[in-house]
Amino acid sequence: MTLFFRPITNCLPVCLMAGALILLAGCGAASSESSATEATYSDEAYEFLAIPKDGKLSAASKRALERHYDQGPEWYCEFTTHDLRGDFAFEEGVTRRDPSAVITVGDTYYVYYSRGTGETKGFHTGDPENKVFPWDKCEIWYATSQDGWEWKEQGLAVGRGAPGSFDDRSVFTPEVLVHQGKYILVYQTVKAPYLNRVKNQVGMAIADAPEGPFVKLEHPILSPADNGEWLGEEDNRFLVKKQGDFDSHKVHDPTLLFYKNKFYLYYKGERMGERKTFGGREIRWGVAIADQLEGPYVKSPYNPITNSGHELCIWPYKGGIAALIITDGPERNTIQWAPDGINFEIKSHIRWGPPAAGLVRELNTEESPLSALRWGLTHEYVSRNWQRIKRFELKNPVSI
Ligand code: AAL
Repeated sequence: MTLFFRPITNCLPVCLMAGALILLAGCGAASSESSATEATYSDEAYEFLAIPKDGKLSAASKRALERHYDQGPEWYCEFTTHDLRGDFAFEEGVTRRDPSAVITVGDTYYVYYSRGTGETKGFHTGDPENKVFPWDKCEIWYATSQDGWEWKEQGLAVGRGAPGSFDDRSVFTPEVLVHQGKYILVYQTVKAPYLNRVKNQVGMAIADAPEGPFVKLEHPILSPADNGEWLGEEDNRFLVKKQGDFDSHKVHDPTLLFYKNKFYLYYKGERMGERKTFGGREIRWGVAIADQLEGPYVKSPYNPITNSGHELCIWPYKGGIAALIITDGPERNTIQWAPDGINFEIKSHIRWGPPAAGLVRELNTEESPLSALRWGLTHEYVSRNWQRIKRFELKNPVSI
């Protein structure tokens, strides 16, 4: 302050202006503070939340008011799961998992999924050929159905690449987009050897028909961020000098939507040196956007766009994107909606959601917030080795 009142004449106007600015800034801060503490909520909100209007506010009541827990149940739901018939009945010795969305062509449903055989042995067995995860050494296969219950496995859609290529070890966890008569698969890829510290990528293959042939793009369309640093040489994904971005280790569960005249590639990021947080595993989603189908896919500066979740499950709704966020993080088991596809807000807290849900893209997503979830496919661990595809349905839908 002394500085402002020093009797140096040529400094006076500047000092006065600066002082005025500080005062103004001070007033601004005070007024925004008071508006924050004086936030008002409607009588209906108090009534809905059973909070006495003139009583004391517990921490829980404050949260309920601030976070608008007086929202209705339009986004709340529960699910049931059901066994499937035909080739999707459980088969010991074969893993079928991570189903894509279900698309409808004529009167036939199509789904793409990871398919693998052979037992999972884990890492560090001494034989680099051993399968480390159920999704290791997989291929992408497809199946068809007339009624969504009885499925016929049709065969390979996308196989592993030639030795030395970025997808030579496993291709898995596909998602499908139908756009302008093209059938587009995006999927995870791993290059051998499959180590704990391996960084996966995302590949794309395009066909003119749902049965293929799918032609792969030569290069991956998405890779992990390159700004983490491992600590030491041990194959341990938790030892890092620096964690790097939310997706410095893995880019998983790619899901491609044509949105706002661009291609939005949503994905799950995993981070080098993953930590446990108060919400469990440190898992978040991001999005990369391209003007052209083949890319380049540019990661959004807003990434990460969720602070929770696992496999991607998203659908368009009212000009925005809705998301089923389950399994990991402080906001797991919520359904969220982003009016711009980027800024997600919690719309409901649910008990449980189907893992790796593949939505039925022909369903009318605009009918109600959850009509996109009327039914779809999910997967189930029958054992560590064998997973199968099942069907989920909305139970007692309150809003459709
Ligand atoms: C999943 C997905 C990805 C992971 C693995 C197979 O359900 O998040 O696909 O890599 O588990």
